[in-house]
Amino acid sequence: MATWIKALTKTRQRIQAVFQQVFRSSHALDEEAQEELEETLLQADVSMKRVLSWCEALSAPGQRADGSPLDLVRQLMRDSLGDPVPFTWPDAPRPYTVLLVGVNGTGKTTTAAKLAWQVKQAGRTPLLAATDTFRAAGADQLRIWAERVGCEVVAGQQGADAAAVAYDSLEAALARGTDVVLIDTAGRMHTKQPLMNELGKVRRAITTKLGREPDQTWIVLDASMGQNAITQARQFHQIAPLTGVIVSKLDGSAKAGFVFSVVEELGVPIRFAGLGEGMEDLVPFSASDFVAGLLGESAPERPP
Ligand SMILES: Nc1nc2c(ncn2[C@@H]2O[C@H](COP(=O)(O)OP(=O)(O)O)[C@@H](O)[C@H]2O)c(=O)[nH]1
Ligand SMILES: [Mg+2]
Repeated sequence: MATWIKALTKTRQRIQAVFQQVFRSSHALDEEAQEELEETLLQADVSMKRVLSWCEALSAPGQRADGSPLDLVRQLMRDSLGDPVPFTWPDAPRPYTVLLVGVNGTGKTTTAAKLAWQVKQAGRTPLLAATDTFRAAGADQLRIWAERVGCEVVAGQQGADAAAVAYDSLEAALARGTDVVLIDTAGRMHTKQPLMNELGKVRRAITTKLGREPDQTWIVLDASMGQNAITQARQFHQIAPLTGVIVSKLDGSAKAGFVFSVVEELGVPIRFAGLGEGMEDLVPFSASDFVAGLLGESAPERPP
């Protein structure tokens, strides 16, 4: 199974050498060290705003009185990520409905399947809804996953109305007493208005059928996009108000520093992280594991 430390290798490699050098001593950072630190963090796609605020904190006299600069960086990094309560699948309302959105290829379909597997692990029944009706392969891909996971799937024909498929999936879930419906959507460019409008239609179909909005709308952000992912998410936020973020492909990304911008820029928690392609490689997002992975430390002990 994938681990944080392994998944974050590429981003860590960008920062580790400089971090080791800069933080070797427990003394204050001189100007040169600070510049080097700034540059390195920017290369890992930490936002300018964050980098400047961290460096300011590091250079403030008195700030380091009770710890080393590295301790302070670790703390600043964790604080930037917020401390979300781990997500658990609620019993009600039923079917608990999760809409997955994002641009093409970010990992929505794979993530829908991974979530279905998690729902099963939690002892509940998932149903996958394939509303990616643009490509014939869209539904097939989810059917294959559903078989692997061992769950039901509702899919439309190629060219079918995505909103109608979403509606049908909820009808099926209501009839069968399904606990959680995971609605996979077609990838769409955040700049293409007709496709974004279609997403609005899918949302309205859900609201019509359930009498409430989707319980969660999670955007899947590809970690290799770095800061661009934040721009995408802002556009989606306007059409389908987001309630959470899933960061996919953290393994393989050298730009994982953008993750520090998610909570501040979007105001929603990061729920899960994709650390690999397998069904088990989606894990609840953990600020301390993420930071430990970036700094090359083993994950801190957690209470059982
Ligand atoms: N390494 C890695 N690959 C992933 C992850 N999530 C998705 N993928 C891969 O990304 C590709 C696109 O995924 P897909 O789910 O089809 O994206 P979609 O277009 O958003 O539905 C596939 O090859 C997936 O196996 C992840 O967390 N890690
Ligand atoms: Mg897909």
